[in-house]
Amino acid sequence: MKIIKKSLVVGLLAVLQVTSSFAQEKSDVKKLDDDQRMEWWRDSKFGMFIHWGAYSIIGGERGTQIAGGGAEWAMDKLDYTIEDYEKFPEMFNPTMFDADAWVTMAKNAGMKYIVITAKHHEGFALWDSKVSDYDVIDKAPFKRDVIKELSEACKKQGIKFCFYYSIVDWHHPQAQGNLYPNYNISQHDDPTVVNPKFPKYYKNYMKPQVKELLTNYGDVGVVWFDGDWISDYTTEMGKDLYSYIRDIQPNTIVNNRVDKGRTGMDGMNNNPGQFAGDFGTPEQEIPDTGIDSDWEACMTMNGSWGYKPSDTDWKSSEDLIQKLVDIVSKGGNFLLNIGPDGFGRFPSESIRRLNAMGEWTQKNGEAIYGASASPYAKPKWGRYTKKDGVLYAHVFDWPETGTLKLHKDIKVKKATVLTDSKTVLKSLATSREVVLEVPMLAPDATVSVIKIELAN
Ligand code: FHN
Repeated sequence: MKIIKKSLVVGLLAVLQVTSSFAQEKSDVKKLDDDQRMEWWRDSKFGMFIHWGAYSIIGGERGTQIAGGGAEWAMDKLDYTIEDYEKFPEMFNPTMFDADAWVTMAKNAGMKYIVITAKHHEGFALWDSKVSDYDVIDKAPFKRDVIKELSEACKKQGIKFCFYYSIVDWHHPQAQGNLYPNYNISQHDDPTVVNPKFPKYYKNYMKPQVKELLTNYGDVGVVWFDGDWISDYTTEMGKDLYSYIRDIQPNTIVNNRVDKGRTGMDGMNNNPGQFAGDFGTPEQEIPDTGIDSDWEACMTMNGSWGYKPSDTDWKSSEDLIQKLVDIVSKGGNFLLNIGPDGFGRFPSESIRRLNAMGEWTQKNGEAIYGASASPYAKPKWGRYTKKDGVLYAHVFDWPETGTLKLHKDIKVKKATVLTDSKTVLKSLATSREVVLEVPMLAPDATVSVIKIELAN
């Protein structure tokens, strides 16, 4: 009896120890208020999206067949059965992957955070998951924890580490419609094809995987959910998942695709208070006007999120820089995508655009980072951003007349070209307009910025 009693006491003490240390763990992290929690993200303005997985080996091609749309949808678009598709994770061995080099390219481009697809719709996990063996350690010859290497490289270089997690999972039997395994993935949108086992997937697979990612890889800046559209996933799950994440890492930011409030590709929530999520997620589009809630536009450089060599429709560097300015002038963040190939390399076209954006943000970042939306309607020649009593005029179309017309309510104290603080520009004001005398040649080949210190 004595032995049993002793082991009971020891067991009880162990339980108390674990609970208290867990409770103690939670109390260590100072819970910020929402504005404090969002501050780094709001100031960052510019992040890198990375779509990388077994689909990066396929490149959207199967023989002569080319997948329409994003190449990360290869499993669906190229009609692979689950069994056929599994050979790609079994081939995944991107020996040229260099997390430090990836983070350096993001940092040099002026990006302040990185969101990587830890698990996309294909279901293949880029970390050492204990919940599943369909991951980069157990299934792939690569046997390196990509999330570990990238999160450590981000920490080392002062870039916020964030991850994308797909609610949709084309590999997990409980996450498919009830026709599994002869499930036609496009039936995901069909509300009549639901899987009664989906709640089991949510509880026993999705949540434990999200917990692994939030527990084993240090601070996570943002959890970026996707796949919110499937009818199996409910708003009750969304609200539960949001608070689950905040319990594990109280200051992590979560996008609005954690719940069911998104109204479509415009990415914004109808009835914002009714749904969980900290920011809206316009996709491949920029709102026409400013939005006074938090939002981030995500966009590809060509037309595909995943690596797709056949897609040569690349946006120009000038277009990407103007998109960054347009987004910031409307109060948003820009999440710009890279689709590395199956060897772990960024496409050369992407690298050239990152370098061009880095040159521009290096010179003009003062007018971007921490700036707020324009208080004026967008002018024909470009955009305005504002910060600490200074207005920045981002000129896309440099005037040939040597004069730049400003909004009539702008009161100029001092105006200079941002990259030439010594040359003060003359300003002329009438009751109807304010005009600046500007050099005949545009100071920058893409977007020239004029710094306007405002009179009170
Ligand atoms: O289906 C995904 C797609 O593959 C990609 O991940 C984008 C990026 O936000 N989200 C979904 C399409 O809306």
